[in-house]
Parts: sequence; structure tokens; C-alpha cells
Amino acid sequence: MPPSETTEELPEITEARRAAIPTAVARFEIRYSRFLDPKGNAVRPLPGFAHDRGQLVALYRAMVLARRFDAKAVALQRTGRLGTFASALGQEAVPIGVASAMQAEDVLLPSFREHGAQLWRGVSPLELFLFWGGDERGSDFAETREDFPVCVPVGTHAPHAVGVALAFKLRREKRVAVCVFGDGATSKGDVAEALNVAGVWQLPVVFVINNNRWAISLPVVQQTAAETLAQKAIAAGIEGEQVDGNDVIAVHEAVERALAKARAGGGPHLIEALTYRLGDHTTADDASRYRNGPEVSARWAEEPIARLRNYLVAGGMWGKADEERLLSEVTLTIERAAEIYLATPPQGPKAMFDFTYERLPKDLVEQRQAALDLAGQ
Ligand SMILES: Cc1ncc(C[n+]2csc(CCOP(=O)(O)OP(=O)(O)O)c2C)c(N)n1
Ligand SMILES: [Mg+2]
Repeated sequence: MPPSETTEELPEITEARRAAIPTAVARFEIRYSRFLDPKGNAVRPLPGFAHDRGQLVALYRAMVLARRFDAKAVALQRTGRLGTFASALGQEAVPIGVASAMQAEDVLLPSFREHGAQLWRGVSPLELFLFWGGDERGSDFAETREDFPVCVPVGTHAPHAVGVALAFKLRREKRVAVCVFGDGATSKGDVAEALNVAGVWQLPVVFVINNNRWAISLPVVQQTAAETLAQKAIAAGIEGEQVDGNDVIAVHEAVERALAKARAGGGPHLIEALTYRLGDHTTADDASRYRNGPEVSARWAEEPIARLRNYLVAGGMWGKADEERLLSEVTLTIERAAEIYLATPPQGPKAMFDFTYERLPKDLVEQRQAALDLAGQ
């Protein structure tokens, strides 16, 4: 009934009653963590793993490999030998920080800018070239068979991650689903619903927002009026935090902490990794049409690879000879994979039909036959 039609008299609010009514029922705080500043100086004591040169060099190598893969993929696309490709230039610390914190038995659900994480987990550069070249055999990973393939539809893999995590919980397996998506995806219903259910059921899932500040041409300030994306977890009853996404040590440390919590039954976690997309959205985009050069140039000073290299060099852990050896090693790895990719005969037209349905609908049976007849097969 509208208030004007209320006939009952409302009880008087006495001072005593007024005092008993809380004026604030929830408060939240979003923590932010960083270990290395943009110049590569440690701003606070580093976590245990970062005292091991071998571990830091492994993270560095993985970021360099991911960047080399990226450059080759763009070059192949530009010369008509690969499909549309989404580069992760400048964002390498997010996928590498995430994957390096995971256990082999965890499951990764990447979006389309996480090839660094896939490479770390054992997906081969050849498989990635095949996928981006339009050949689905590239998603049939020889290793990490339970990891999900690249997810191009924005955010649709977040509910899948919840399903994976629910399976782990029901089977009492000490495994965690790790789902990475962009800042733009946080406006999708799929992501909000996934967060909500993960919170209600306290599932072992870690969500990572790869916040590169852009969703194609839309800057994050036009994506949401919220101060952070991490706080979207709070409404779902999930802990949310921010990390410097160009500091691989910070990303690794936060994800490792979240994974340990989830594995121990402590439920889900959301990490917003703040990075920057230094390149175009994809090879089908020209970012100079909607953002200016000085903004991008300034962001180059924060990129993750030089940051970790500076730290290693300053600590006497890395030198010119190490760098040259690494560059020739990763170049060889990527070039070899590209050669095999280019020499791989494409699948016949039947591949378009054979893997979507368990039993092909009648009209597609006819189309399949027509395609085979046309190809003379
Ligand atoms: C469901 C869906 N809607 C629209 C698109 C087109 N699209 C591709 S990428 C993108 C923006 C994604 O932005 P963000 O989530 O920030 O990820 P980023 O590309 O920055 O890594 C859009 C709208 C899509 N792939 N899927
Ligand atoms: Mg984005």
C-alpha cells in the first residue's frame, strides 16, 4: 500500500530505539599490492619465492617467450597467414603471474589474451598458432587436457569456471578453477552471476580481472562508476583485491594466496590486476583512432618485462650474455613452431561439421555432404 494510504499509526521512534538502529551495516576496503615499482626497485620486502633467482628468471623467460609469440603472431596475421589475433603486449605479467602460481591439477579458463599462461601450463606455441589460424586442433591440447580453450565470447567462461569449481567441491578434490577475464567482461551478467553463485556456494574458484583499462575503444572509466573492479566481489560476499598487474611478483603472490585459501576450503577470491594494453585491441583494430600517443608512450615506462629485468640486473642476477642467450632461445622456439604451423595442411571441410553435435541434425547432414562433394572428397 502506498504510504499515503496507511491507516495504522506508526510507533513513535524514541531516542533509545533510534540509537539501536545501526546507521552502517557494512564497510569494505580494497587492498592494493605491489612489490616492484615501475623502475624495478623493491618497494617492500619481497615474498619468499622471489628470493630464488631461478624462480625469478623462469618468470622473466616466460614473459619474454609470450612477447615473442605475440610479435610472431602479429607478423603472421599481417602477411595473411593467421586469423585475427589479440596481442597481450605489455600485459605479460598477468598471465605469467597467474599460471606460475597454479598447481598442475588446477584448471585454467582463459579469455583470449592469456597465451602466456597457456604456454606456461604446457600448451605449445604450435597449438596456439593453429587455434589463431582457425584450426580447432589447436584447442586439443596434448598437455593440460583439462584446461579450457581460448574463450572469445566476452565473459561466458565465468559460469563455466563456477561449474568446474562445483565439480571439484562435490568430488572433494583439492583443486581450484582459475578464470581470467577483462575489465569489459565485468559488466557482463555472466560474470556477475558467476561471482554470486561462487559466493553462495563458497566454491574453489579464483577470478582474475586482466584490467588493461580498455574494452576495445571503451576506457574503463566509461565501463563503470565504481572506484575499483575488485569491489564487485564484495556484493557477492567474496574477498576482492587489487594488484599491480605489471609486477609479476605481485600477481604471483596474490594468486598463490588466493589459491591456498580456496584449496583449504576458504572459498572464492577476486583479484583485479591493473595493467595496460600497449597495442591495438586486435589486429582488426586501430587504437590511434580513439586514444592518443602520449598516453600510450607514458604507459611504456610501466611495462612488466623491463621492470623485472631492471630488478634482476641491479641485483647482479642477469647480464647481457644471459639476455642474448634467452632471446635466441625463445626466437628459435617460436620460429620452429611457426614453420610447423605453416607446413600443416588445413583440415578438410568435414571438420566444420564433425565436432559440434553428437548426432548431426538432418539439414547439416545434407550441408556436410554438399561440402564434401564440392571438395571432391
Ligand atoms: C559476448 C561478446 N560480446 C561482444 C564481443 C566483442 N568483443 C570482443 S573483445 C570485446 C571487449 C572486451 O574487453 P575486455 O573484457 O576489457 O577484454 P580485453 O579485450 O580488453 O582483453 C568485445 C566487446 C564478444 N567477443 N563477445
Ligand atoms: Mg580490457
